[in-house]
Amino acid sequence: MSVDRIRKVEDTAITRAIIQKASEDWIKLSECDVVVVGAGPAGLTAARYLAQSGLSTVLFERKLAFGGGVGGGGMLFHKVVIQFPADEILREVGCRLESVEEGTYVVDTAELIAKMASSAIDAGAKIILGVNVDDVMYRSPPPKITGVVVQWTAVMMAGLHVDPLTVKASAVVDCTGHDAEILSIASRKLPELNITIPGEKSMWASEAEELTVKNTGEVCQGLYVAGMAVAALHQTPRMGPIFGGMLLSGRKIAKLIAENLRRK
Ligand code: 48F
Repeated sequence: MSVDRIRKVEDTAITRAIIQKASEDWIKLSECDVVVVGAGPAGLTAARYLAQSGLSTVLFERKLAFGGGVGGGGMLFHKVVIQFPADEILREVGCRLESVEEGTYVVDTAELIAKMASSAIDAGAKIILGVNVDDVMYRSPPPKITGVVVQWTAVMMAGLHVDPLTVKASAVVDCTGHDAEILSIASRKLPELNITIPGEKSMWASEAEELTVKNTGEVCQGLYVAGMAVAALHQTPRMGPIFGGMLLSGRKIAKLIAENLRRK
């Protein structure tokens, strides 16, 4: 199409389209089944399987890009390692894997991020970038997490005093990585939950991968943990640039939440 045939769109029509459609989304997502916090490998995988199971799923990511710790690969080399059976998840989304030894593969970081994010969106998850989850909502007794408190990352970075908004959810998943930010907030502000975050141990990849998946689960009513945040909660080792555990943890939490919410 030649440039002079491009449609002329009024400046204010652009403004109206964005605000109207974004507002419609926010009104819908203000009450959803599941909020996933963090668009790293665990969060993207969880969002994909949650949405696939028919749950309305919103993923908030504070940065303007997804991928979390994947993009940095191993010391900025653009590959990460994936091991059986997590290769099954990447094959489902069309990632090309190169076998390096039995049951062990490498994948390009950009491909993993793009295809996992795309598959979560195609499954129906809504990913919102540039939003920071800075608190949880709760009700008691007995104490249960009923949603999250959100703010634009830009507002937080500017240090402005602006009151946040809330999103109600039947389940909140902490996929915030090493700092387990949502669990840390809950442990500090809601001592009745008896959550302590001792932090992860030093490197031991194979042990770390197994324990991360094993300990993935519900922390208290309405609050779940997946990915590296599991290691911070259970004080298990770190693993470096091998990502099978993150994907399997995301898939496991999605299955558990779908079962729990179906039972209600
Ligand atoms: O850190 P991250 O990739 O967590 P993950 O999915 O995977 C861990 C691995 O990347 C790696 C590892 C395993 O091999 O050692 O570290 O468990 O992704 C976490 C995402 O959460 C976002 C953050 O920007 C990142 O993209 N995030 C963290 N806190 C918040 C948040 C918050 N409060 N609100 C919104 N997003």
